[in-house]
Amino acid sequence: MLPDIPRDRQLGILRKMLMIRRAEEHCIRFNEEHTGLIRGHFHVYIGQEATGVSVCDWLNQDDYVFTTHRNHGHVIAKGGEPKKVLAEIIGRATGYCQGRAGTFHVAAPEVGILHTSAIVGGCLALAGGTAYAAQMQERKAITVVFFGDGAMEEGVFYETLNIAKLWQLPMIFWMENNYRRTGRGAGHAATELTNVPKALNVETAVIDGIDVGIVHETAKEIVRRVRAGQGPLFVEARTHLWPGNAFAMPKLVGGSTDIAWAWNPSAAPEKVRDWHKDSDPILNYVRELESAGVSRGEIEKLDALVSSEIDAAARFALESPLPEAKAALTYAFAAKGN
Ligand SMILES: Cc1ncc(C[n+]2csc(CCOP(=O)(O)OP(=O)(O)O)c2C)c(N)n1
Ligand SMILES: [Mg+2]
Repeated sequence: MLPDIPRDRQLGILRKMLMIRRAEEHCIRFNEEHTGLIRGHFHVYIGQEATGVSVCDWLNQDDYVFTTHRNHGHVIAKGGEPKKVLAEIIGRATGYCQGRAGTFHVAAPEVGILHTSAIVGGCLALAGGTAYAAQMQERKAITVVFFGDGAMEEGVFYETLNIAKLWQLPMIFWMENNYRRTGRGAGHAATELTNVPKALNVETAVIDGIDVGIVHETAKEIVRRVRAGQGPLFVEARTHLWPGNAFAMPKLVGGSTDIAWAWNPSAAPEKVRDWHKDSDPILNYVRELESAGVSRGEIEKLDALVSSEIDAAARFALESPLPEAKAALTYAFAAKGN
């Protein structure tokens, strides 16, 4: 469904989701077309864009967001600049963390993302920290922590949830369930993952995480309640794994998303056809906008504008210098001159 908001804001959500999709397609091409440009492993947020964008649409600049190894999407959703995200992914001096963090740890304090951890569950306790600080300082800021279903296997999840409930922290636990299973099948003994927060008396909601309207309406209510002191709350947003994420490294198995696949699904390569037809939050949203009277031409124009903006961001990243060797110790010690 479409969120019940003015058309401009509806299109703003599409724009943000496309910014993330186009930026991450560049990220994958960085890896596919260059050797050693991305050092080590990386992950992308493709297929989960409806979640981060719709939640962040209700947040203020001074609200906090914590995220995971799929952080690129959340940073852009919270207002981060794609060029500084892409530059960070390839370790450039112009990146958000001046090339020190790389793809796994992109953090942008100016938009409320103080730290990112690729350690599964790593950000949960830190998120409890900013929620506690805001409560102590009697500020209105709330904290949203995004994490995957896998993070619910970690001890830190239980400790953070428990203390957040005991202290009524202004905090949203936003779990993105992408049903990505590594190793031996199911990773949790609970039949329903929401049974776990329920056992700690934390209210939960389970929603379709690829439906922008549902996510947006849920986020509106949850954010309102947590701001009003009714936190913490827990949401499980269910998404469908993008076929390019089924490998150790993400791959553009069907090439870049063509916005026209929204109205011409049979044109998509077979490997990704069903996913784009039924499970792609962006193309589903495009179809809904079209049904509500937004023309194909308008949607294509928006996509073309976003794509050229993100192409420029990728060029910026590629043309940016690596940090100077002598900067290696900057910020390493809490001393003058750092
Ligand atoms: C503590 C820890 N254990 C293992 C890993 C390796 N690892 C990286 S992603 C991942 C899966 C995490 O699942 P989930 O939290 O659901 O995130 P998803 O990748 O499905 O989005 C694992 C096990 C890690 N980064 N940190
Ligand atoms: Mg998962």
